[in-house]
Amino acid sequence: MTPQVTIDPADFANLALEPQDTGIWVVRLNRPKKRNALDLATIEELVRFFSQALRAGVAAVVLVGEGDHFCAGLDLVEHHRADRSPEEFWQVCLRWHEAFNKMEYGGVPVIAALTGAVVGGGLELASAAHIRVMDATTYFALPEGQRGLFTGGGATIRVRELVGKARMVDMMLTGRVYQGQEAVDLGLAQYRVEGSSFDKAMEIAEKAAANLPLTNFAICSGVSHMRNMSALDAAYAEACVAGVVNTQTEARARLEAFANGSAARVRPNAG
Ligand code: 1HE
Repeated sequence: MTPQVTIDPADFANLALEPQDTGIWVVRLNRPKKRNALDLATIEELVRFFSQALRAGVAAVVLVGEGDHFCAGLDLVEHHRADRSPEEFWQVCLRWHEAFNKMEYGGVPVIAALTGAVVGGGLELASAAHIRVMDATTYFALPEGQRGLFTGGGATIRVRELVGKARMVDMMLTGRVYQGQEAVDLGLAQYRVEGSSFDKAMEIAEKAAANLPLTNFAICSGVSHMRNMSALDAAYAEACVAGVVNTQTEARARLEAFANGSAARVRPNAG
């Protein structure tokens, strides 16, 4: 698909955007001195980038935080100083949802490379990515309870889906921290590496970017939409999406390669 819009990294300040030759874009939260806390300006930049990514031809995104911590969640200092009214914070939350929904439903694979704190709204952000990779420093928590707050960026939907209601309520009530293999076992991350989560996320993004864009679009929007439907409606929608994706002209060469025996076969992992 020919790109319909152009994204200029120079138009962004709180996000450092680094397009690669492969079509993968590195999106870097760039407020390390504030542990990449999400102020409203950052949320607006996320909305802008993820609203345009598909139409700009972005093949995949690696989302990473500059510095030691992925993201400290809501900018508590901005929130404190703004002394917002209920109506104002309601609107703030709707902008968070706009950003994170654009990520989850936007049709471009988003791989989060996690380090250090992935907490509060930072976990809400990470949970909107399609794949999360953690390293040895990564830890997850929902400190809202201790701060006198409640989640407002979709945790009741996405974090609950990852860890289940009981664990999420425990995390909020007690500030419980998950890290290491336990975090993977619970589903907070799909990959854990001893080395660089960024390198692993790039490797995953390259694999995803090698798929056909329409196929990735369906995977990175369809599965999310279908989980919101009744089973009957999801099956109908799945058939409809497969009707479009599985008959795309661009897939014919791949099917031909399978039919003539030249395509790679699916084999178990070595060892
Ligand atoms: C911040 C924030 C922030 C750091 N908002 N400024 N999230 C939280 O409750 C997590 C709050 N943050 C922390 O627990 C820690 O800062 C960290 C574990 C993330 C990092 O610790 P550390 O020791 O490396 O850094 P620090 O010394 O605590 O903070 C360094 C600076 O970052 C300092 O600013 P400075 O100007 O005094 O140097 C901190 O104020 C600043 N900073 N975190 C603003 N979150 C839509 S609703 C979502 C609801 C939530 O997300 S609630 C959970 C909020």
